[in-house]
Amino acid sequence: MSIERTLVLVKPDGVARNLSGAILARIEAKGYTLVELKKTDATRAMLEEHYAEHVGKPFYEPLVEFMLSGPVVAAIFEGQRVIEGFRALAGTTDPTTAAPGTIRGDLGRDWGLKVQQNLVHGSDSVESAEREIAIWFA
Ligand code: DAT
Ligand code: MG
Repeated sequence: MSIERTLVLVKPDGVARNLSGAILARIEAKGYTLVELKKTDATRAMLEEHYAEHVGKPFYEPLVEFMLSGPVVAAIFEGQRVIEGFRALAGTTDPTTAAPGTIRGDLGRDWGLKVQQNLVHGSDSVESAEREIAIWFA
């Protein structure tokens, strides 16, 4: 099994709630290796590329606005099956029903907004990871 890399974002809600360290600690505690880390402000152009698959969906514009609402923490983590492993650690998209024990399940909730604020992003495939790492760590 080859070593993979994944892009992790602590979204603006996670940074604003001072949870960046707690979230990164869970990923490190699982055993994945931190390769790159920075706090940064997304641009609309970056987000249009990053979320291209969601263009036209009802939550797309609220999602872009949310991701522009404050700084994010971007990280590259590395390890065997880290893409799958991080998504398991993050939990499912809807934080209300994400399993307890996951980042979204333990730290997230529904705030009644047009987009779910669920603390983290993780790449969903090797192809997505390569594409997203190029956007955030150009
Ligand atoms: P994930 O982040 O779990 O990969 P996704 O790529 O399908 O989920 O969607 C990107 C983000 O958009 C997601 O983290 C939260 C938001 N989102 C997705 N589906 C939504 C929905 N039906 N209603 C509100 N927000 C949604
Ligand atoms: Mg996704």
